[in-house]
Amino acid sequence: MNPSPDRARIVVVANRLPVAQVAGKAGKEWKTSPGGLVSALAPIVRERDGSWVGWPGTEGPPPPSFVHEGLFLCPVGLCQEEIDSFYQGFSNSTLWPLYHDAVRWPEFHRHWWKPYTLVNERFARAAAEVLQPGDVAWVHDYHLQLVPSLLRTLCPDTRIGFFMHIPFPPVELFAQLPWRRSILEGLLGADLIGFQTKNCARNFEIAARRFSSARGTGSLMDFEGRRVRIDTFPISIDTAQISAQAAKPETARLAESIKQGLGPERRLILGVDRLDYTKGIIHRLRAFETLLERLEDGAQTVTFLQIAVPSRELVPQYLDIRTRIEQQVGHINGTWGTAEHVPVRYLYRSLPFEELVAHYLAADVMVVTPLRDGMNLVSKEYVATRANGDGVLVLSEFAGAANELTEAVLVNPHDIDGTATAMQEALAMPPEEVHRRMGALRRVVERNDVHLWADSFLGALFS
Ligand code: ADQ
Repeated sequence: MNPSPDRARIVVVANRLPVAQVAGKAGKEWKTSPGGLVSALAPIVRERDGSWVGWPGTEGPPPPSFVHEGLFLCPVGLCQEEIDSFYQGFSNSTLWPLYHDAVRWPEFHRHWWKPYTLVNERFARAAAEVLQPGDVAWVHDYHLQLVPSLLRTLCPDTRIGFFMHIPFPPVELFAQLPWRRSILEGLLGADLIGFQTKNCARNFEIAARRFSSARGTGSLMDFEGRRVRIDTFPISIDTAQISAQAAKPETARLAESIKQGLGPERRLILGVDRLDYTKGIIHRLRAFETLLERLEDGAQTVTFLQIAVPSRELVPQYLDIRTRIEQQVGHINGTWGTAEHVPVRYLYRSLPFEELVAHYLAADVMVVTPLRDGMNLVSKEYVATRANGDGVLVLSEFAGAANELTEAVLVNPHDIDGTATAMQEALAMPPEEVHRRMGALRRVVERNDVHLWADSFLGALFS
């Protein structure tokens, strides 16, 4: 019999370990990676004496398992050829664009499939080695969609959950994938498959009925004599941690100096994203330029700051989108800037948590306009910093977060004029409306934080 949900050991299986190697005083040392997922899962794994199976992020044979800050970590190694074919190839050049509405052409290469299956097998074997009777396996994301069924074969009695962090596409798109049946059967090895939104869960159910032998409607499917539950678990942030950081006097001081640096009386519109073609940064810049065309003194009164974290720099489409963003920024500043005023500021780097929060605090308007996004945590992080109830969130309808953050100014990011209008309305919004909307948004992120998300998923896995 399985132990109760709050007792079972949890083995997290994710593409990346929750740590990365950095240069320290005594050579290379492990450092916990930032982010909501790690801060939500690490305490659960630690308290329950569990383990985390993942790739350390560098090429070569894996180091032996080790304990870091009370977490038992089991590294899985990838060679350079597998980084190219499994990670940059099948995961990030086939699945990523296909699952994001094919906003870039997904590449289908037969020679990427085999490494995807081999690496998934390696992760499943590594997890099976640490799983003990009564443990629970929680597998994460599109890199590891075959792991649930592989684990089911290796450890038939283990309870297996899978959570998909990115969208699951409509069946018309998913149908293009030559390996669609294997992927679906891989996922159906789980007892519970969680998605960010109801639409994604529905897309999966339709695809599973069409291309596998799974049957059933709603949230329960029958597959190979087992019950598989399909459900929705919108991920969130560590709201208390971000709010606490925003409330520190030093954060307020830093936010003030960011505003002062822009020039007196200027309003700040902020974008913060991993640099990815799904995030709609080019569309956003075009909308900002349209706003400048409309405002008489726009270039003197508004600054748009785009902060982009370098990401997947070796995948050609990412290099291409980076170049296009830089050209677009140069074009707008060349056209609208003066010796005194730079309308667009652009940072291509990751910011320390304290600085990121200070930027959220400094922003009058936050624009989060992905063309498609599983959830989008940036939108929730912005809201968590706005204790004064001010600030306006402009949010794409195509972010999973739009299902919950309904009091944001919702936009279709493909509609450049519409997005420019939303920015304009956000800048001119009466304070009562700003506070009413932000109050409603804050209630959402206070109610549903990442800890509730993890508890809901694990609760469902045991029910
Ligand atoms: P991402 O595509 O990475 O996540 P998102 O949810 O917005 O997108 O998370 C990005 C994270 O990176 C945020 O926590 C943010 O604070 C951080 N970040 C962004 N810019 C930064 C900067 N310049 N410096 C430092 N940190 C920065 C994937 C899916 C999403 C889903 C999440 C979680 O694509 O849809 O919401 O997983 O499931």
